[in-house]
Amino acid sequence: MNASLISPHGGSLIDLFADEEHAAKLKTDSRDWPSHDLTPRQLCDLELLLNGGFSPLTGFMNKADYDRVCQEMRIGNNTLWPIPITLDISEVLAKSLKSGTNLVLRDAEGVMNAVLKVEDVWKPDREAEAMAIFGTINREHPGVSHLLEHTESNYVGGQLIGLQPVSHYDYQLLRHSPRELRDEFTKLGWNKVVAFQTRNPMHRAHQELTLRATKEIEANLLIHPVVGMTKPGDVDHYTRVRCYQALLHRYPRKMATLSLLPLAMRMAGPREAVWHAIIRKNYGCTHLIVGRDHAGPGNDSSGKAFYGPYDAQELLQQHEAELGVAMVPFKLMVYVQDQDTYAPIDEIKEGTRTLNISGTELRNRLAMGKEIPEWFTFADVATELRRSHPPRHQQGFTVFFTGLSGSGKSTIANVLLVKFLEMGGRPVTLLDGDLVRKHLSSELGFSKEHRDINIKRIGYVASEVTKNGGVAICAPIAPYDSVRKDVRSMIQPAGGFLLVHVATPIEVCEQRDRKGLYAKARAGIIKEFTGISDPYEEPVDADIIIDTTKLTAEEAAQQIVLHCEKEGYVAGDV
Ligand code: PPS
Repeated sequence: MNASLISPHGGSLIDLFADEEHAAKLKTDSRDWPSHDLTPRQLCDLELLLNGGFSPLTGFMNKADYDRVCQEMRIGNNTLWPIPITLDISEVLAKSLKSGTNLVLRDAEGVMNAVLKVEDVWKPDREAEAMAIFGTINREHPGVSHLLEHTESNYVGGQLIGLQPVSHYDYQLLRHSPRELRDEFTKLGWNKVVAFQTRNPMHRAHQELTLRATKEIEANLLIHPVVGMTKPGDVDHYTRVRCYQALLHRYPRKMATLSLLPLAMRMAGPREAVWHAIIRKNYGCTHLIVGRDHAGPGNDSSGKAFYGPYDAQELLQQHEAELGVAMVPFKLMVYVQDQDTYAPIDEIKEGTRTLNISGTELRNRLAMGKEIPEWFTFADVATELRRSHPPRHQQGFTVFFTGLSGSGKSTIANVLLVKFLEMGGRPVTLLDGDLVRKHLSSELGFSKEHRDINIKRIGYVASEVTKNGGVAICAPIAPYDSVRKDVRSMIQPAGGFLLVHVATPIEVCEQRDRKGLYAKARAGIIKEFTGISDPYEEPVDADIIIDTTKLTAEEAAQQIVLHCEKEGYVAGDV
């Protein structure tokens, strides 16, 4: 190891991979061993355990280390460690394991990545863990939500032996193990390196901040974005990496480099900041930039912040000397309009005119195709953001009807189909209730379970159409609120979603009875008929409500088109 580089956390860089011969033997022996398919998040943790990013850890934590981390932020030999690195498994698997069992860990394709020598299996108190790590059990916190709602109830701990590195096919040249990055720093003669952690695209404020920090301490800069798992709703890492690449040439030559970190963030604010410093130390960095609300999830629904804006800086400062990684604290950077420059907010005189664009405002500007000023982000970064976030009139969207049989959904949907086809510019797909039942869901009946499966299928197809820039018009009864909500959240990340409640009263639907189904339902010939012998949950989250006793199908379709125009999904003359 190069003596002039910072030494890893705990003294030596961990490498858990078996040599070829040992790995081959383990693979042969493993035929009858139990096996666990890792979740994307567990794979992130495994990758950093195996390659030493989590040095000095040598496996998923056993109960003793887990308890100490929760209570004291320390592991076995008193080494500082703030975040539990645990492996959660199903009850069935947990029951089959005992101390000494070899558990094979696989990725989603079934590749054997590692073997875990089981030390202990236990049921953690997850609420106590949430309080200790996140300081709250409020499920609006994404880390808490993951822990309490998406984590299995048993943990298994033990030493790991690596068989194959976790594979990635994206940006391979930008991915480095701690050893590889350390070797690179040695080659370049960089022994003072400041790391910049980020899960967002970098704008001018970030570039100015990192440049200032790097110059101030006369170091080199590692832009070290997280590309494992970040906060739900963040900009995807493909877009972000293109933005970082577009920004690199804005630094003086040979000052900065970019490497991607496959970390699964917990959004644990202060504790996470300490963890980030440890990880960067393992990657050979001597300094870490910590700004406002580092690794915090923002506010809860009442507008209260989960952490104070500088709590993370405070906690890291308490451990800075012990860690040997220096924190470079930064206040919020704001744009000083009169001087066309950026400065930390605490260096600005009262009355100075400053500008800022929030994340929400940026998303709105992208959605509406509005200007993104050059003072806020460099033009080539803005171009990358626009490529991935085209204005709404270039995105796909779904119009999802819900309403009783005979309410007029299909008729309006057909008029709408024609209107969108007349406008042109996007492919349009109609997923009408009856048609779907014929082509996609012919084996399904009308129980709640079957109806939910049917709606999820429609939602899946609509989300694919939307993702690919098309318009999906769906017209099922969709009587249940929760599955309608599932569909909304499935489609919204891909584009627009509009819920149209065709709220024609049941008396009118029954009177029309165009298919003669109500008569059959009344006679008991058709069972589980919506509105007669089966429930219909009225939506409270509809974007448009239409009653066809008051409107023609033409008028109803026009109302929907106008709404799409207002929301920006339809541009120009209609
Ligand atoms: S659901 O609940 O959303 O899965 O229903 P959907 O796929 O839209 O299917 C509704 C069409 O099936 C006919 N049909 C019934 N509807 C409701 N309840 C029962 N038991 C039933 N049996 C058959 C009916 O023609 C519906 O079409 P629309 O266009 O709504 O009249």
